[in-house]
Amino acid sequence: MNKLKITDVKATEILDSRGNPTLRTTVTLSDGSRGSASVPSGASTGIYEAKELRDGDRERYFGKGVLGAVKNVNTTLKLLLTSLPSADIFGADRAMIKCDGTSDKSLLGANALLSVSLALARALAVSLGVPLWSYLGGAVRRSTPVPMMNILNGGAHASNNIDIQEFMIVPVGAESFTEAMRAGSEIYRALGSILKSRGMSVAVGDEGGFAPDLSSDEEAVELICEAIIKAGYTTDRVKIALDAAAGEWRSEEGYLLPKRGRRMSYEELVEYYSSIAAKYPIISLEDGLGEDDTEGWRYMTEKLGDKLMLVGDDLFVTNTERFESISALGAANAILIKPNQIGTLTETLEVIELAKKKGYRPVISHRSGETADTFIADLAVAVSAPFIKSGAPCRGERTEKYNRLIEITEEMN
Ligand code: 2PG
Ligand code: MG
Repeated sequence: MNKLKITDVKATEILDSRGNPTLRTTVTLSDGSRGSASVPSGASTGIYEAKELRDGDRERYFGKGVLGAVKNVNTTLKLLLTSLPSADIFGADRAMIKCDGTSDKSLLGANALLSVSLALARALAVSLGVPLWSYLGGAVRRSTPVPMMNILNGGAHASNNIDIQEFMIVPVGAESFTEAMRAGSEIYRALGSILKSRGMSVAVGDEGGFAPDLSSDEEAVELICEAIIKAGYTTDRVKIALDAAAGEWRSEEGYLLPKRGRRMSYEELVEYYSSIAAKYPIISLEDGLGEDDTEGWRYMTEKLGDKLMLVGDDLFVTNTERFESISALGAANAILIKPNQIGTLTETLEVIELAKKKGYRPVISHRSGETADTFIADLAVAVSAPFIKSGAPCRGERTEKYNRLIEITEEMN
C-alpha cells in the first residue's frame, strides 16, 4: 500500500519564451520530496486541442494572464489532491479530469491540470531517488530519440515570407544522440554563414531557426542541403523533415497559403509534397493537410505513406479518441505527442501506447512557446520514442531539452 500522500500543490504565474504568461507548479509529498513543472504554449494550435485557460483581462498581458488557472491549482486542485488517499499519477490525473468535467478541460484549464500532473511525476521520481525517464518508463530497455532540429522557421513562427512552418534536419546516421547534436549544431552554424554571406537575415524565429525572406519554400530546402554539405556531412546521413502546419492554411475552398497568397486543393498540395520529396532528402512531413481534411489525409497517406513519415499533429492532438477514429480511416503513419494538447500525463502515455500498438511512430514535441522545463526529454526516453523535436540547437528553452538528453545518455550508461 502506497502511504505517500500529496501534502501541497502550489502554482505561480511565470513567463514563457515569447514573454507570455504560463504556469509553474510545485507538488510536495509527505516525505518532503518536491517536483516542479512549467507548461508550454502553442501558436499554430489545433482546433481540437484541450483548452489552456487564459484570464482574458485586456488590462493584464493583453488578456493572456493565467491567474485564473493559478487559482484553480492553488484552491480546487490542491484541495482535491491533498485529500487523495495516496500519491499516484493515474489516481491524481483521473481525479483532476473528473473534477474538471469538460471534454476539453476548459473549466479548470489544460494548462492548470498539466502543470500539476507533470510536477507530481517529478516529485514521485525524486521520492524514489531515480531519474524521471526511469520512473516513467519502468524497467525496460530504452533508447534515445533522434533529434529533429528546426533550423529554418516560417509560417506562424516567423515574420518572413515562408508558408511552411518548420524545416528540420534529422541526423539519422549519427552514432549517438550526442553526435547527432554536434551535427545539428554544425549544420545550423553553416546555414547561418551561408545566409550571412548572401546578405540574408540571420535573425531567428520562435523556435531558434533562421527566418530569412526567400524566393520560395523550396529554396529553404536547397539552402539546408547546402549547409549539410558545407558542414562536412552528407544527405545520406542527415535527412530533412517538414512541418507544413497546413491547418493554418484552411480556407473556404481548399487551402490558401497566406504568405504567397496561393490557393491549392489537397491534390495539388500532395503533388507539391511528392515533387519536393522526390528531389530532396525529405523523410518526414507533419500536418501536410488540415485537421478536418480526413479525406485529404487518406489520399495523402495512400500516395506518400510508403515514402514518407506522415505525422499527425493538429490532426490527432495527442487525443486517444481522435487517434482511434482517424487512424482507423488509414490517415497518417506517425503521431506528434504534445502533453499540453491533452492536459495530463496519463492520457499522453495512453495515446503513445495505443499508437505504438497500431504501428504509428510517436514523435515527442515541444511547443513554439516554451520554458526551460525539460520534461519532454525524459518522456521521449521513457517511451523509447524514435524522434523528438525541440527546435533549433539555439535559444536556451530549446537547447535545455537537448542538453537534458545528452545528460540522460550518460545516466543510462
Ligand atoms: C508544431 C508546434 C511545435 P506550435 O506545430 O508542431 O513546433 O508549433 O507549438 O506553435 O503549435
Ligand atoms: Mg506541428
